[in-house]
Amino acid sequence: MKDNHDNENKKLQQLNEYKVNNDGTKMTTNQRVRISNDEESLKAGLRGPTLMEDFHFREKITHFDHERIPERVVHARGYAAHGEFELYESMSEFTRAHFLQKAGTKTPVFVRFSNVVGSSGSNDTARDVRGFAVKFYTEEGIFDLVGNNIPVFFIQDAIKFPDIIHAVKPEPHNEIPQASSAHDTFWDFVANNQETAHMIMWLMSDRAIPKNYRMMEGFGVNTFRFVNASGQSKFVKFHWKPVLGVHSLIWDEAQKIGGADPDFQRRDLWEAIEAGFYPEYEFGVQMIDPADEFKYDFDLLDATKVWPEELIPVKTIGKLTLNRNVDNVFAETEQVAFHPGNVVTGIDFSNDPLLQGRLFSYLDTQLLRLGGPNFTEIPINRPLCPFHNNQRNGFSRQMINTGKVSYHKNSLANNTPATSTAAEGGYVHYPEKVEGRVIQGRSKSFDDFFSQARLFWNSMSPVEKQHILDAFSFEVGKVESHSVRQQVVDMLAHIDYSLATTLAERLAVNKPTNQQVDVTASSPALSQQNTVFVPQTLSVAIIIGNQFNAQELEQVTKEFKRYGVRYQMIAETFESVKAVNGQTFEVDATFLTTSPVLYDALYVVGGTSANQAKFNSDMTAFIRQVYQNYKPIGIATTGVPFFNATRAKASDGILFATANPNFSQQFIQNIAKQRFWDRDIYI
Ligand code: HDE
Repeated sequence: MKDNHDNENKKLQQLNEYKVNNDGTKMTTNQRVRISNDEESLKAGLRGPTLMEDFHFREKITHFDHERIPERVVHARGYAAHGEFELYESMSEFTRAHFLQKAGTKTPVFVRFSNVVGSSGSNDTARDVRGFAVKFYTEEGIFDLVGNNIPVFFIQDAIKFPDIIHAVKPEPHNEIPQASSAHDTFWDFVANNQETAHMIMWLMSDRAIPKNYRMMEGFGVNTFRFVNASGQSKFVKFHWKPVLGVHSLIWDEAQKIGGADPDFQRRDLWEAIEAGFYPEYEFGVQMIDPADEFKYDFDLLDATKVWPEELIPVKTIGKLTLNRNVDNVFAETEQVAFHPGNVVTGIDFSNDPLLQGRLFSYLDTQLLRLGGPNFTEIPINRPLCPFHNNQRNGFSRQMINTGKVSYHKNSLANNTPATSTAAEGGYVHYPEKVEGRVIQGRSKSFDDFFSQARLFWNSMSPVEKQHILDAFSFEVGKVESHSVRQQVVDMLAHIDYSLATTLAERLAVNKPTNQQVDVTASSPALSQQNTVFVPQTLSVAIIIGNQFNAQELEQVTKEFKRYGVRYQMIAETFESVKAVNGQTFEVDATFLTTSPVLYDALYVVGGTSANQAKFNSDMTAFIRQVYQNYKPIGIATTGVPFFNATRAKASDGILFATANPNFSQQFIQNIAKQRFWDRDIYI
């Protein structure tokens, strides 16, 4: 599968030139001296000291000592894949960006997903914002769209970024807690910097515990500009919409998965691509004419605001497909260097003060992380097209620039490399008119912190609201300072009085006295209830013993395959399971090696086992967990006694095969639906 894409994708072809495979080779030093012994160091006598002259030992240990580079100060834990972006329709009316001119144009991309807060070894399913960074290797240079899965941000001005990050990272005196915002300093920051209001509603919502990277949205967050060939501009916001819909875990699962499989989301991405279930996202843009800059009740330059899709529709203009895993995580995923300042002709910036600060930070951070200014020469960061300028030298320079001229202007090299006119594709910054006095301050139009926080709350379904309340209860419940708890509750009252009051009761603090803002509008696009629901790529646990009906099982698994539903057979041991008719089936996992929280649905086949008591107990525990996570359960004829033993109630999403000729079809529909919230889970 990998090699097919290598042939079509120019970036992958470029990377191929750097790949080295050691299989079948002889071991050498980095200086290409053949090594005769890699087991024992050189010693003065068998029991004597090691000798300095052992160059192989020195080189091997030194290289090992220097294997680590600093992890990213934020977004340290990430995972990436290659793919391509295909344009649906020409955007030449709005932008002269080369890769957006002709329908059907394909551009190689590299996409890195990440968690913001945790260190690189933390777990995937922490409650957190996810990064969604896309590097487009266009024919006219690199465009990085460095986005998140949440469309707004905590702060309005980049100067506050170190503060929010210091507050959310583990507390410095004891380095606790890892990968979690549920602690005093974060909530203290929130309550004392109330521009965070909108973002914390998203962070406490299901968006912050996505099911996987394939089923989450991406947003450019900041406002950019498109500029067309005549120099006309539009403000633009970028969106990625997953073809499989936006889906989330529930908190109980997220925490348990953190233990059962801390690599849950990276494994999902890796396996989906290996299996040929390529993740797809549609690319959308919202555009606003500069003439309408002041038409809305939010400031276009304020990154704590969305542009409601019902007001400013998202125009779908292309599709991103991830179709190849990396060969080496360090070389590609770790060394990739994103920078929102990497734009191509036709894409420009706005005066959003968050974006303006980002334009400084990303280059600065790469200099430390990747050890100097030549990181653009690292294979994953190289543009497709050659680059020419008078920049020279620095640590680990690869390029050998010939000739004696490294300055502009010159006559000795005929004044080359030469600059390009706009008509030749030269980047010309948008000539926005700017006026004002030098001032440290914030526009009054950034002052409304609560209206869109309430718009978000109004847009949630009852279940989503319940999850938000529970998330606040968990997070603020972990705060030790009574005063901070009170401050958070008081702040939330501006967003929703009853949310704040219920939280006050749960946290045993005073009822808030603040009033909620007067906003009744909602934006249906914000609710995950209105997303796409399809069965493709969802996974089913089949829990099974011996002495079941093989025909029944095969009918169901045939249907799974037809709809691209994945499944695993789970039994007491790895020994094949045997049906009544003697047919045997392979086992993929045992009750010990897997966990019910890792699947989207459950098919209870049951049967007999050598240790029936243990089997019964494992089956009951498995079914209960899935039932309590509101997931679909299908029950084969031999599975009924196991379901009954759990004392779970036969309710919505619990489907019995007995005397039901449409079982397989109905089960697939239930799997697509994913959750059955109307279920009494207290059993
Ligand atoms: Fe970042 N951010 N950020 N950020 N960010 C970094 O750059 C920064 C912000 C985002 O997979 C760092 O290479 C500042 C918003 C992603 O490699 C650093 C501010 C959004 C990634 C940095 C922001 C993002 C980063 C750390 C406030 C959504 C991971 C390592 C003004 C649009 C990229 C690195 C990857 C990474 C700075 C805010 C997204 C330090 C100063 C808003 C997806 O440069």
